[in-house]
Amino acid sequence: LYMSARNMELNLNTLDKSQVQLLKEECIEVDENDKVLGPKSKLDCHLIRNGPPLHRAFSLFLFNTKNELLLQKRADSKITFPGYYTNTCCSHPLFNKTELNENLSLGVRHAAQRRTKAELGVPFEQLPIDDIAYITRIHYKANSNDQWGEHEIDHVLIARKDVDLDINPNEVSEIRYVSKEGMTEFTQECERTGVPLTPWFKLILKGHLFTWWDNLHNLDAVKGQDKIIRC
Ligand code: DMA
Ligand code: MN
Repeated sequence: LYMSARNMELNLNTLDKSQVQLLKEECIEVDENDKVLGPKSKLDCHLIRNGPPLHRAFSLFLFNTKNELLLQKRADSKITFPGYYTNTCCSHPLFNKTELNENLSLGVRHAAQRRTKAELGVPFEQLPIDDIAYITRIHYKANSNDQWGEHEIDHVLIARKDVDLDINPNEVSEIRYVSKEGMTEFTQECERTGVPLTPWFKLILKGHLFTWWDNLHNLDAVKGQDKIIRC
């Protein structure tokens, strides 16, 4: 991996090799209104000393047909927020024609399908694009440690499907289905055992998740149109 002189003091050798490879991915830098500015590497997008630059992301919330939400614990090999519990799948749409497509949010929906396969082993045919609904966008910023952080316009997506899982241990160390009624007990258990929740998941949990949960059969009622929620 080529590193500019400015990045030399970053010691990538101590990090997980597969995760370091993924730092070459081309993310999508955006402005405050989610307008595309251009490609930017995953590495550059997540360095606190760069800003971090605002980029486009997605957060998928996948429910089964019993209306339980699939949660994942991020693997210890993740560079940002290792060992944190979070929603089903998060990542970034890449700077290519398919994933840049803003028509009907097709780009982020394709990215969600790609990463749900990569992280959790969900076969493409079990999570078709048409079953992934766009809900809203959230602008937030959060540090993971003193070097790495997030600064994203996060496109929130919801799907309700029963799927087969084959988890990738480089991405995910544990999974759990949690019911709406079980969520409070789950967060209390995390607190008791010292397992942190990701900042974006905490924001969504506090502000929106239960309303969405009550409207899984009527998601049009909770769609946020064009507004970007600022956190
Ligand atoms: C980035 O997620 C997206 C959000 C909403 C934080 P991530 O760090 O899990 O991305 P990736 O799986 O591509 O490393
Ligand atoms: Mn990011």
